[in-house]
Amino acid sequence: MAPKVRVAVIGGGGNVGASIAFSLVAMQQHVEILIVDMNEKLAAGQANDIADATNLSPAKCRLGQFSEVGDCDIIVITAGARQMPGEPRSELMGRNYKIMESIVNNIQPIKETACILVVSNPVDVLASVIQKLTKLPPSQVIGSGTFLDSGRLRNYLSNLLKISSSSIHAYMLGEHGDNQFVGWSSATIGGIPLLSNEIIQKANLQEIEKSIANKAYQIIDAKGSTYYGIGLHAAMIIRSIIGNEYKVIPVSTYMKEYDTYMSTPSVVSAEGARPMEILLSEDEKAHFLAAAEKIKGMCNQF
Ligand code: 6V0
Repeated sequence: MAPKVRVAVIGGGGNVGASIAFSLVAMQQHVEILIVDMNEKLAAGQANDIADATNLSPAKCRLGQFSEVGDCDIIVITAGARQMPGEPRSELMGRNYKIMESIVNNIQPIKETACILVVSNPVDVLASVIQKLTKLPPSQVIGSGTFLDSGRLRNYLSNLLKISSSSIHAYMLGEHGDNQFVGWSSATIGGIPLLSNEIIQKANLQEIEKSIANKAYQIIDAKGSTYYGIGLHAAMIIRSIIGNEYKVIPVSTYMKEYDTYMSTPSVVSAEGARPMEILLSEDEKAHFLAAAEKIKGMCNQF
């Protein structure tokens, strides 16, 4: 019997969508996954391959049709163009906006309680576009935001400080793009501010920030695209929605005070995402505002 929670992955024929679907299977989630893609042959191949792994998991996976998506509980969007080597995520906007429009037209009507997770880039802008096109409550439309970037930051700090990354509370903030920055002033380990750590006091913080923001470019340069990291991170966001976990995750969500979608720590549950209040230094506030202006400016072009 198919599990009750249905997750559609639009663009699931591609690397990122398939990695998210496979991660859900490997994480033993009780879900039925529908792989949907304009390239149906590719989608069927991915669905069949991933379905082989469901022998060892409660998850199910199959090819899905656009006409079935609106009935799903969670709709993941990974469809669209990806970055070429050296290309900023913002350059994908024109191409991917049109794809978002056609997807929303193809999946109507959408269940009122559905949550949509946007992963396609530029993710903060496209999450805002999808919310406007679907007219779902903003809390129910979430972008994967800087969750992956924050994971990269925690891994880096974990290696530097020899402390488990799960005990490091530090976030990349603003946008999943070139305007992302580290929220140093709010970062803590074991309740102690990260900035009071001796190793951190001697480190070049700007270099750390730059290396995190540039990691995607390095991977794309070496292998053409990134997908395993985002695969597991997006699946964790989905798990927090399905399991009503109330996990704090830096996703892209609508922030009233900035009147735009932004990547910021948010509580993720079955109701979607609720942004938390964040503590920022004066310098970080300026960075956050710059990211907000950039995202808003891009949204206003469409
Ligand atoms: P890919 O492997 O080229 O897959 C894209 C898929 O989208 C293909 O299978 C296409 O057939 C499909 N597609 C295109 N148009 C449509 C449409 N209208 N309807 C349905 N399917 C369609 O790309 P990849 O999977 O590597 O990347 C997908 C997106 O994820 C890109 O925009 C990336 O930039 C983005 N990423 C986002 C990340 C994040 O952290 N948010 C991380 C990595 C990539």
